Amino acid sequence: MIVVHHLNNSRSQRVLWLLEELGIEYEIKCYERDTETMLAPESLLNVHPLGKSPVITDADLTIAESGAIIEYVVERYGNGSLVPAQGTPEHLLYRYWLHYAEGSAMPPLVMRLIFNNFGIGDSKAMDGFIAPQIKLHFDYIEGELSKSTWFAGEEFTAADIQMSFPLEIFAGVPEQVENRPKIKEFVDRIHGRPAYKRTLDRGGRYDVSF
Ligand SMILES: N[C@@H](CCC(=O)N[C@@H](CS)C(=O)NCC(=O)O)C(=O)O
Repeated sequence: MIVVHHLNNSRSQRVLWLLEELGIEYEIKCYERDTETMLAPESLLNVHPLGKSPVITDADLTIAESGAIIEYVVERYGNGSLVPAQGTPEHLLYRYWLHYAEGSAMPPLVMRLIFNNFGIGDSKAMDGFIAPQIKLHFDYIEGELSKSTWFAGEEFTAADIQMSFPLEIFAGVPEQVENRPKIKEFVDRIHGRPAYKRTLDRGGRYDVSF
């Protein structure tokens, strides 16, 4: 059975949600962030050398990195669910957003988090690079979400689950979505999904509005 090594308020929420959407049985092993540093506890290093979450174990396999976990789960257990058919334009979009979430959307958000946490929010880097990059990416996402209901077309896919984390962080600052209704609608829509609600019941409190 899949064991999800789940860190509070983290990307592992997406993995729990994916498993709930697919109706797959799983176990959760919970880890708590250090309240000062926000780092994961050292015990996660026993699961994977980077000590980050998400990481799953499935029999003798250990798999880290959200995108790789999502691909593994849908391929191994999904029976075709949550993935557009191969060779379709939707599948290309699916793959694009699956990579874009961590490869492009998250870096400026993480940079802002680090700059703010270290009290260097007014720096040249923040005003000259980080803030404009966040605007660029989220204006782009807003535009893409005006073209279709979900990221890869009219059907909900695992790419929407992967994109949820950057969008939830972004929408956690209400002023940022005042003029970006599509992002707000997306976040409201995913929060209304029964599987998402079950994830909160099982995974515990989830707050990524930083
Ligand atoms: N790109 C990786 C990022 C993994 C990551 O940085 N996870 C964060 C939680 S959202 C973490 O474990 N932070 C605690 C730490 O670095 O100690 C993924 O998507 O899995």
